[in-house]
Amino acid sequence: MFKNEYLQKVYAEVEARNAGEKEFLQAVREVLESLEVYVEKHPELEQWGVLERLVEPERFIQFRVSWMDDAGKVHVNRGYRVQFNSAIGPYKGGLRLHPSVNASVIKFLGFEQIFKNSLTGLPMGGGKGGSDFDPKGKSDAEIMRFCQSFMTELSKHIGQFTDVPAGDIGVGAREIGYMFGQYKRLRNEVTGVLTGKGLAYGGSLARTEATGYGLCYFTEEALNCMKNDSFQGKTVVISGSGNVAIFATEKATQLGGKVVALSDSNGYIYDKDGINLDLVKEIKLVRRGRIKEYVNQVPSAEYHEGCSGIWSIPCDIALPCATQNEIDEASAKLLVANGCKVVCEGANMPSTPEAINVYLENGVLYGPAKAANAGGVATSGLEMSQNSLRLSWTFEEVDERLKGIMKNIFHNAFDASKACGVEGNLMVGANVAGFIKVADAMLAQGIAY
Ligand code: NDP
Ligand code: 2IT
Repeated sequence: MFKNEYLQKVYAEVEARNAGEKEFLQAVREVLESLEVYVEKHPELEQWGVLERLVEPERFIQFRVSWMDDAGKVHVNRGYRVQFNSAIGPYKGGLRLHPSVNASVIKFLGFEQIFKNSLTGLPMGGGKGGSDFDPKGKSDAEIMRFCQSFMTELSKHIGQFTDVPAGDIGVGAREIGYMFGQYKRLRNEVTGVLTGKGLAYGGSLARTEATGYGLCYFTEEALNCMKNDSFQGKTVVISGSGNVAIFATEKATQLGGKVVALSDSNGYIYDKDGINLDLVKEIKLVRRGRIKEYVNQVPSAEYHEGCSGIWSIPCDIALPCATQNEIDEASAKLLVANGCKVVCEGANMPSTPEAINVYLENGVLYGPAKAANAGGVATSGLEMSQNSLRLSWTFEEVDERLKGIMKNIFHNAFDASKACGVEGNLMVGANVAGFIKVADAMLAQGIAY
């Protein structure tokens, strides 16, 4: 529980006001718990209601999305955009299309995005959106009609200086393209209103790779500074097989690690010889297939049904890159028992609070999502800059900036953990470092909202 009374009061209010929203409450609790030391030293935060304001979205939009399938039948989904905090810049954050999307999921993601975006050092506020639409099994034409219908309403709320969405689960280059086309049709303007765009119409080189690459840059820097170690020669387990997992696999391998497992929502593959990434790209990116197809071409690899079994594979480094709460206490204990020394999060909030305690109690180097996976949104910020400048940087230029940003994030989180008296606790460090900039901006701007 909270020692500080102000934090206790704010959390109790959030709990009452957002009853039953378990993911959102989980994300808020973690951040507030990390702020104990800082809040004790800063009474002006209570005077100015900074935390009460921080936990309440500036705006929460929910809307109907009707679309027609290929057989002419009409379906209705629910669309969302949370514009959580604009203290340091326009709202920025991805769009998720997955049947599990609801208000709690969107609010947890939007809340996390505030601090993540702050950590990048770029001027971006926190937002997130999506729909409970399930892209699985839909034709291209159905995806396009859904995206157009979704954007027809969303376009009323976003803009290059207001709110700049991007991809997340279920939203990649194809979906961003359909949404961008629809925004242009409605507004007759070509702007940087979305990021993750195709290279032919304003996208940035290295945005596709950025989250996975950034995760590995962060992990490498943390290993280097905290354990005098590196990816070289390490066995790595990565969950998921989407955008983040694939490019984390690529970079971890380039840095000398051996990635032996990947998964999707049905099951996981184990290849003791190291994953053949070209084959995975062909299955997942070209054919939009299932990860189990890997074993058809690599008979020496194993496929197992179910997602959580992946954490029973012995590894030195685990990079969860699928979804929230995918590592629970039992999986965390299994990882530790099998010798895992590093867990850095590519997905948003993939570890339950109990799992995080297991890491911290066992000296696991734990890189929390809002620090470790910030490379995606950071590179989205670089895409916005290039759009404003009306020019494109080379792959190497963007990649170098990304590397610099990820190293910086690690050092800011590490230094903040030291200042809070918990050196090396990057969860506390990331939460505090991300928070300070936002809180200062909120204080400077008086009571906006
Ligand atoms: P993709 O849609 O490209 O891939 C998602 C992967 O995770 C797929 O392999 C998917 O399997 C699996 N997955 C999704 N939901 C579940 C679930 N409920 N249970 C088990 N597996 C699941 O998404 P991304 O790679 O972009 O996103 C992965 C994670 O990274 C998310 O948490 C996202 O929020 C986070 N993230 C993404 C960023 C980005 O730039 N894209 C930036 C920062 C964080 P299946 O195919 O079976 O659904
Ligand atoms: O969770 C995330 O940071 C993202 N999905 C990327 C957001 C973005 O605006 O690039």
